[in-house]
Amino acid sequence: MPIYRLHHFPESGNSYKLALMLRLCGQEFEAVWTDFAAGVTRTPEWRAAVNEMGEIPVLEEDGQRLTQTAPILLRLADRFGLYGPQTEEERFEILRWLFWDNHKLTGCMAPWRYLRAFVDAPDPGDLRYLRRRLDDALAVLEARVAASAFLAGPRATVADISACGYLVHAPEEHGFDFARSHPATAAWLDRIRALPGWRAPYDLLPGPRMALRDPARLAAPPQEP
Ligand SMILES: N[C@@H](CCC(=O)N[C@@H](CS)C(=O)NCC(=O)O)C(=O)O
Repeated sequence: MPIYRLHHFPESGNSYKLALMLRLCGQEFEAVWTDFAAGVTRTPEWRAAVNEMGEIPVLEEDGQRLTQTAPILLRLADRFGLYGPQTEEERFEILRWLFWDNHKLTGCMAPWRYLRAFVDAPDPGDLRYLRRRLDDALAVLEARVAASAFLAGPRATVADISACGYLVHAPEEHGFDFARSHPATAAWLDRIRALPGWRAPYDLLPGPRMALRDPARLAAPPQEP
């Protein structure tokens, strides 16, 4: 059995993608908390020692440091024979949604949620820009999972594990009540939550948490700015 160490911080949906996949594959991992809020990943020392790209998560597999969740998810799927492609067509479809998620869905939801929930005075222009793009990405997702049980077809794959990474958090963080605004997405998230072994993000990612900012603002419907 490989030995895994996951460099993470609890709020990181990208870290959750890997933690969830390891969990669904029945793999234990040592969680290595990283002080992201203090800027550790921006230091030259951390980049030289852990990840030249300056990003969390980093997964160590038997001492080898791996980065970028999409290829790591595919590698784990291959290693454990779970949630990966079974045909060439399926492989293409999974890759298509993984790239889309990294670029459009996670690419907008991660900074949106971070600025909205964990930063004291985010720039309203930044929020406006991200929200517009996020709404578009969520509409694409909604249409897809209304027509298909999972992103790449009738069974769950790493594309779903990737795309759910920033959507399963509480509404206080991302600001959406999906059951009301995106019902097919809510039903798809429930199908993911029903996978054997599923756990919520903060159950898998231990360590000191960032404070949620300005609860009054966060309680308001997500129409800002
Ligand atoms: N495409 C990367 C994204 C990783 C990523 O953006 N991680 C965030 C934390 S969850 C980060 O380290 N951001 C630092 C930055 O953008 O400067 C992946 O899938 O691993």
